[in-house]
Amino acid sequence: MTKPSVEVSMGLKTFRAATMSDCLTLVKSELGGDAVILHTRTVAQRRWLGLRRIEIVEITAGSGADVPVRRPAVAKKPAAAAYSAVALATPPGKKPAPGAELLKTAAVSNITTLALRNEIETVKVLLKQLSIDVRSGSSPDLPEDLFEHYRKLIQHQVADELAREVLRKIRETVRPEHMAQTEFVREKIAEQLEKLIPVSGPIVRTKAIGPHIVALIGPTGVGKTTTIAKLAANLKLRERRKVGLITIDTYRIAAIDQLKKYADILGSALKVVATPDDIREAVAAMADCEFVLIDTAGRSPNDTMKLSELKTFLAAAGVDETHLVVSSTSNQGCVELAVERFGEVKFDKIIFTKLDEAAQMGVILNVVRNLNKSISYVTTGQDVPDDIEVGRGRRLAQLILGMGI
Ligand SMILES: Nc1nc2c(ncn2[C@@H]2O[C@H](COP(=O)(O)OP(=O)(O)OP(=O)(O)O)[C@@H](O)[C@H]2O)c(=O)[nH]1
Ligand SMILES: [Mg+2]
Repeated sequence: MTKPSVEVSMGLKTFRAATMSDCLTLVKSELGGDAVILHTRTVAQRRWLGLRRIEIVEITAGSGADVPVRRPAVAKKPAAAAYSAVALATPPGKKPAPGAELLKTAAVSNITTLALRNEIETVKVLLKQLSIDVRSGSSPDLPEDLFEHYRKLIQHQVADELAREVLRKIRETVRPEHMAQTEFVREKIAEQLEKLIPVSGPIVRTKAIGPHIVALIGPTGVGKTTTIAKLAANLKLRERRKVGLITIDTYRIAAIDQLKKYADILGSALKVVATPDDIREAVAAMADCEFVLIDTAGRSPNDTMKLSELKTFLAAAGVDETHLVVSSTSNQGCVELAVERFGEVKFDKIIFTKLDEAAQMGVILNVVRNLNKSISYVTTGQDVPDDIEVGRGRRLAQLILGMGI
């Protein structure tokens, strides 16, 4: 348990306790009802030889009369907000302290809301911690140096058995005297993870005659059209290839416009098709292209475009390879559902988008491990054509280990 404590500095007091309400009680008992809270935050503390982290609540406050009025800070993110200058409720019949009334008018002045929000944040953090603890509950038999790496992997949502498997390999291959060298061990872990990530390399045209036809399929909004634009732009501008574009995205004018804009910039032909016959004709008309990229809709407004229909379109086009596009910001269940649903259409490779926004990259590893398909590309932002990379195992492994984007 965290013992409540008080620290005094420059006329202000910093209170620490296990919960927000304990901390507030402490503030009230020390400074009375006119106390002005300048800052609250949760602080991580290490326990049990550094193996466990616990969160405690910290409040910096002063007595209402002494505290200079500060304008409430504009919170960047509610979760990380520092709630500034919030006056504690003045007991009835007592004159409010100078500044306290003013501060109470601000939207942040409701101490109950503040306390609740902080409690919720604290609970969230504790729950997250708890889930990590539970997942590592049947605690792996790991030396302390490796346990931190294990926790990192679990934190990044790497499946427990995968994390254990990787660290087992590390124990076998890294000499005990090197085990404490965090950077070195992390590189070794990246090496192991890399082996678990199958990658396909970029799209390559193997035939001498006719276009290499590539289709992108996947759930709505994952970035299919943007990725097509990036691929087309790179093939065209960097590799000087002749590229044709086809879209089966017929229901939304905006969606066609989106691709048309890129086709115009690139000077590529764009065909919008509505039937399997159309797509056959469109491909035939692009016989002089080296690559034809086919964009598809995530779903139609009425959901009339069944996956089996999509399959018929792609068969009519004679696609050489189909890539399933999924967002790395989705949780594992969503990605697995997409893999299952689009499995009906049959796809050869997988593209993970939005790595720049992903919180837990371990999902990428878990999915490809179960899928037996390789990663062709990953995308790392909204910018066409730059934010796309050919999938590389080591790079993905480093991202999974939280080593920057
Ligand atoms: N942050 C980030 N955003 C991306 C990335 N790729 C695409 N987006 C954004 O995701 C949004 C949806 O992208 P689209 O390309 O329209 O997605 P889609 O899969 O074609 O969507 P539907 O056609 O509606 O199924 C857009 O705002 C894109 O700019 C990426 O790698 N990172
Ligand atoms: Mg689209």
